[in-house]
Amino acid sequence: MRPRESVCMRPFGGSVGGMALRPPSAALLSDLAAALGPRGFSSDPNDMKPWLTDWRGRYQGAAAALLSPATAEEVRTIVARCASERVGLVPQGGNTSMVGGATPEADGRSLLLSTRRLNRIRSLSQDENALVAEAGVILTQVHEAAEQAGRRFPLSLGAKGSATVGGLVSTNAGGTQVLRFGPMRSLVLGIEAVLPDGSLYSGLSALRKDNRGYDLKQLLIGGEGTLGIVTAASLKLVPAPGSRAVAWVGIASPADALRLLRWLEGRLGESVEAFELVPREVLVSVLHHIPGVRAPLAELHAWNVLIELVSPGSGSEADALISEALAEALDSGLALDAMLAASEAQAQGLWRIRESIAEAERLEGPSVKHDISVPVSRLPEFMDKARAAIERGFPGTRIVAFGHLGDGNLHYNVLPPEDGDAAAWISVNGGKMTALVHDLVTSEGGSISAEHGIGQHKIGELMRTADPALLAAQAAIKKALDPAGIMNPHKLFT
Ligand code: FAD
Ligand code: 2HG
Ligand code: ZN
Repeated sequence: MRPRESVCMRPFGGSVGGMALRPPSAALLSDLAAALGPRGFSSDPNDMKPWLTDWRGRYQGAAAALLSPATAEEVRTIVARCASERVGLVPQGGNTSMVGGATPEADGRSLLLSTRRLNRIRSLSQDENALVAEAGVILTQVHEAAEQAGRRFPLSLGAKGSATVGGLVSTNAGGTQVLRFGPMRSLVLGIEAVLPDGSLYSGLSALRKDNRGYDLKQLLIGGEGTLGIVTAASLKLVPAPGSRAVAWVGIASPADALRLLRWLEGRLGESVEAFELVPREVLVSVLHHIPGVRAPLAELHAWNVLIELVSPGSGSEADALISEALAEALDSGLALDAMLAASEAQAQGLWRIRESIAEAERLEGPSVKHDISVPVSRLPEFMDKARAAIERGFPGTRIVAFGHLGDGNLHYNVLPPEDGDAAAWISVNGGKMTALVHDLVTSEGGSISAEHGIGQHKIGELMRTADPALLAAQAAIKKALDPAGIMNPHKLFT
């Protein structure tokens, strides 16, 4: 097998053919300031400060200027000038990346390109069941626009109040409804993007079938801003639900959770849209850190699942379907206790618990985060093996494993021992622990990045664990489309 070092990755992070990326010249900065106007250009450190750190506070970057174009044409102007002058560009949407993907390098040589002013919903067609949104539109705005038209955009996640269409596309975001509707790859019908040479790819038409060769759209989805800047996307809509039911169910183990999921699907089919695993320690952490949250059940069960069921039938049809199914699960002992939300407010309360987990964990302090997937059938066994290995190798740590069980995707995070300096502990042990978790994931045929991407956080682990043929093909694509390496330097590639 070819040694991974030999995969040609390094030339792209800041140099091609030995020529490094350059810092922006004074002439480039003043031309961009003139082209973008005062709302579109700032080099004031106070304006830039909030956007130079990632959501978790792990990376501190710097940038020569913050560019906020308001049209795709302005994005073209920026990219064309940066390509000709070999200046790096870091696209940023809501800055909620979990892997430092939108944080520029600390050397301050790149320009930060925020999509915040690309914020229009250009069109919504009920006949096409599609909506065209610019890159800076926030996910909740997409939800609201779809709802007003009697439709639904079926992707949601805890950062929905900040994450943008461009960021969601570029990370191939997943979230809590992938079980039924898939990640962004399944929901993006078309893309408009500025490619690294400054050309505009106008691929917005909402075609369900299109076999004209390689699919550029799918390369940009999950491309983490390394192949171009997405300026707008056509998003697939689905019918608004007739009714929905949300339940919190106590269970004995992850294996029982999987049994319950398959049993519910057998009875209720695709109407099971969300099936999220929440262990006791995670619930306790949310109750502790997030104001106004209440425990759904009288007992704090070792394991819990949040289930959402959607039915085309209106009124209380979804409630009726799930209560009948859960009653049987309780009778058979598969479920230990269950609470069905009796109102929209209660349903939102249950979702608030789930969507606040990342925030509660952030308030707990630094952790070693892993966003992993394994084949769903192997998830319970993986969890047993990983727990045993971590308890053996890293005594005193606390495992915080939660998430998208139905997709085989867990956030397998580990908190350092409580007594001592957490950051110091992680700097000594974090890498070893990550290698242990990722090796186990890889041996189970899984992925070290299920939904958050690689960014700058996981480059080393990607190179260590990925198939060399895949790495070589990815590097060749990057080199072909971005020979100067200007797009999001040092992300995905070193
Ligand atoms: P940013 O963080 O700004 O950028 C993310 C990446 O996309 C960067 O590499 C950036 O350079 C690139 N990018 C941004 N905009 C563009 C553009 N227009 N063109 C090209 N590249 C671009 N993720 C999930 O998948 N599932 C979850 O359940 C989930 N839950 C989360 C919960 C919380 C509380 C938080 C903080 C994050 C969560 N995330 C989740 C991660 C994150 O929200 C997603 O990755 C999201 O897609 C990022 O969107 P953003 O607009 O914030 O992108
Ligand atoms: C979630 O599912 C997000 O809540 C965040 O993907 C995961 O904080 C995490 O590790
Ligand atoms: Zn997640």
